[in-house]
Amino acid sequence: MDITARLRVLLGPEAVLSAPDDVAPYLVDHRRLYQGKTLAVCQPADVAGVSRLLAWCNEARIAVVPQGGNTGYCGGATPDESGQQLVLSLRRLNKVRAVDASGFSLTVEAGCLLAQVQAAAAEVQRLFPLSLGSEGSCQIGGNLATNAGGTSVLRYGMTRDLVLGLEVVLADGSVLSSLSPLRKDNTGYDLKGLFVGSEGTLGIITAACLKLFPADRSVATAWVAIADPQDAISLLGRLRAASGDRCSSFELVPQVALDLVLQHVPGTRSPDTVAAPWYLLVELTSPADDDLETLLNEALAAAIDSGLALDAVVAQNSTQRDNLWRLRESVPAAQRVVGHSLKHDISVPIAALPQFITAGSHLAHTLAPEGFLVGYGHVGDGNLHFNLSQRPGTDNAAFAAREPALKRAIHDLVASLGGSFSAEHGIGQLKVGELERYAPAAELLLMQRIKHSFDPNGILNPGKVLRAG
Ligand code: FAD
Ligand code: 2HG
Ligand code: ZN
Repeated sequence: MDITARLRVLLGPEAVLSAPDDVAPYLVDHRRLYQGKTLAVCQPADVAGVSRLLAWCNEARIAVVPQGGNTGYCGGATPDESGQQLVLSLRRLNKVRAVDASGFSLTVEAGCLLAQVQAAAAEVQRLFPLSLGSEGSCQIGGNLATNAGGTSVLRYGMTRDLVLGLEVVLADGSVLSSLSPLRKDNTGYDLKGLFVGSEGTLGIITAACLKLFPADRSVATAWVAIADPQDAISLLGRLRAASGDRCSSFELVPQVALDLVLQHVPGTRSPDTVAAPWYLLVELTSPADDDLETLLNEALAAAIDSGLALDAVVAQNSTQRDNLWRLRESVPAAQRVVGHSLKHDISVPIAALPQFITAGSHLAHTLAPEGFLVGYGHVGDGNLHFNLSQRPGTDNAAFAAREPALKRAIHDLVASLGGSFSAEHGIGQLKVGELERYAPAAELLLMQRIKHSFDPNGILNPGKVLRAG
């Protein structure tokens, strides 16, 4: 029996795709950096199916590449070019298993879309605070596997901070079921913590028990014009103190990014502030009936008086709020319309951000003259998407050829400032060499040992995070 026939017996005929047109969407990553091949795409309907598949693949030494919503930025969900790997799509594991409003937790399967998880929480007046521009298409399993960040990390932390328990299928097909909603459990090593951010290299996440919070009852959102990134940092400190730490989002958008959005994303309109080199999207939220709008207005008026901000507009209703968020969330889409971008998903200690922006901008202009900087992002977390887009009329190949030297210079700068070359997008296959270069040798060795003890036959997403073999 050939492999696809064997898989159909194992999982049911509907769970195995092998026709070229059917598998094609699973073989290219969101950024179109990688084009893989596959034996077949398997879509088991439940955890038992995932378990049978892994047990069989482990015996047969067939590599398995898990895939969620395929919105990842580092090629982690794309198989290699050998055509010998299987893609394991989690999309059919999409049930909300339990919602516990009084215990502030919910249990969902890995293939649930992030938006579906947020909606399940909202139905019982609870908040699941993870929020990304891709929330309509990424899956919670993918968020866990990449330890996604997003726009509310400042208040609620990364995905890792939102996990109570996990169900994971190990390389040999055994199921580690630790879906307990316990808030306190100090019994030995934190095994579930290892799977978060492991990008499918240690196990397949099939379900998760997640933390919920009281739903927001008050929200105030502002678009703030500022002259300088240093002002952003000072304003962040002031706002956190003045609001009793109710600042949930603090995003930086340069004028050039706003211009791209207004030019390329239909339905967007310029916010009502003076033009400035930089803008902030600031949001305060509270589960109580607080007058956040007055608080934000007063804090921003004081910031303008003291010269920290140039101008600001506070959203008066949910439509205005959505419009402001649209401007921020559309930056990746607008950059995509312009063409290929050279991306650097970096973080540095917040106080070092202005120094990074000055030195990094100089490197970008010198080392990639065909590009222009679109550096934006989660400045409240010290995380910038320090991206370059290509100038119109310049040569595609010349621009792309700048990538290695520019990347090295930017990542060396980040390292010299005590930062990270991958703040929230992970390693995948794109940054394996960077991890080897920047991770301390002792950490890299421990990672390799962990990988070997979880996956001795190397069938789980080989070549991702760590070099295969
Ligand atoms: P995939 O891309 O399918 O997979 C990602 C990795 O996880 C791969 O290595 C895959 O093998 C592994 N994997 C997937 N599911 C499982 C599973 N069940 N078990 C084990 N391994 C698994 N990221 C951020 O962090 N912050 C942002 O603000 C953000 N904004 C974005 C905005 C846009 C418009 C886009 C396109 C992407 C954005 N991303 C962001 C990147 C991306 O959405 C996240 O990395 C997301 O968490 C990936 O989820 P996914 O389901 O698409 O995973
Ligand atoms: C965001 O914050 C995402 O918008 C995407 O993380 C970043 O496209 C990017 O570089
Ligand atoms: Zn981001």
